[in-house]
Amino acid sequence: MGVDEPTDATLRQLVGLVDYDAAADPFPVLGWDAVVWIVGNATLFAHYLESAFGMRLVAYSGPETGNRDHKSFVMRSGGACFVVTGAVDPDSPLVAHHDRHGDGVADIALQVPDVDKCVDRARAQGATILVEPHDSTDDFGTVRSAAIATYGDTRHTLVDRSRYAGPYLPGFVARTSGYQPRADAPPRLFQAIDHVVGNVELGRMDEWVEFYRRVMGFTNLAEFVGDDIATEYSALMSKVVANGNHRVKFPLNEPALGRKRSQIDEYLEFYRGPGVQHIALATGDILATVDALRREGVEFLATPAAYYDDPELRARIGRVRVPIEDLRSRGILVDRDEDGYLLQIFCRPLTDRPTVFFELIERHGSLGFGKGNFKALFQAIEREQDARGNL
Ligand code: TYF
Ligand code: FE
Repeated sequence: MGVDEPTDATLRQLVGLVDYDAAADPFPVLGWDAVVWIVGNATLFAHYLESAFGMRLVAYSGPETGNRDHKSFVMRSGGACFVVTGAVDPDSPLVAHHDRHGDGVADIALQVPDVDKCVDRARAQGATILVEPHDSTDDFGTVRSAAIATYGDTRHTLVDRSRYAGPYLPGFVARTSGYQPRADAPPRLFQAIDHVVGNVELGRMDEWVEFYRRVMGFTNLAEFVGDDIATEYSALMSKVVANGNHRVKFPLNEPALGRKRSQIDEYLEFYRGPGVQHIALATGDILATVDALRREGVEFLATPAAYYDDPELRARIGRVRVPIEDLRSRGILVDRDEDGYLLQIFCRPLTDRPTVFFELIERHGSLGFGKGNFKALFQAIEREQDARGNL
């Protein structure tokens, strides 16, 4: 893919990539292909990803290219690819999706070396095949793909692009925009997708963990949120699954009975069912990224000042690459485990409904998800829920 794609050595640090034997995997996954959004106005959403999040338009499909149904803008930042799609034809099936869910992620597309092998495995394990394996061809070559259903109306398109050299998929044309980044903006604000989190209904988390294990050969990562954290602060339970090389990590949340109505219940109500809750974007310099995003008016969850004064937390954090003051002034959270530490921050919901949001994450050895920050984080989320009139 693009020249901006991080090397495996960089990804080891950025997202915790590990070696593994793909030949022995019945459902080998190489990594992310694209996160595909269905939104009410793709033209504006794409511009926001470009102007605020520093992504670059690389390809396009729409009425001008013979696609009368919808517009799709393909945006990249390093190895991360987002495709933003909105209906043009009022009778497009996309209209019903948007009517039900609002703006959101419809497809977490994954790159696989052998689409047919994966679909055979998925079918044998009882998964729903939404699109059978097929070739799409244009002057740049051939892409083989298929799609399987996951939680809610979300799907995984499985893509083998090893025989394709075009800018995205057949039907798309290369396109850039006239957008001129500020002279002092970093060349890119994030380099890769670290993880994509799904919210599922109460009592269904283990079924979805089992789906990823049985159908896609994913394994559980150690990090999980148990009853103790769930009832006291977060009102959610969470487990994490990952593919063989750990490039693809899926935390799965379900609501838990807490002191207040769960943030996951709020999501499920506004999204009208299970769906993608957040996308964590890996950056090598979260300070520069947060500064650039704030300049563009991107809003973050407020971290209480007391967070940085908590002596227990300070002792656990130890030394990180910058003075704590530089984190405090930006509201960046820190977590440390036996492998190292991570810096993270959460954006407020991107869309009108309180549903999907971005996380920025800078890893230094830690392969966790910020469990030590759950208390501060979930208190901040509760304050936002209160402001929205949540009971
Ligand atoms: O991905 C994770 O698990 C962390 C923690 O509403 C998290 O980012 C979980 C739920 C949530 C916000 C963050
Ligand atoms: Fe996360």
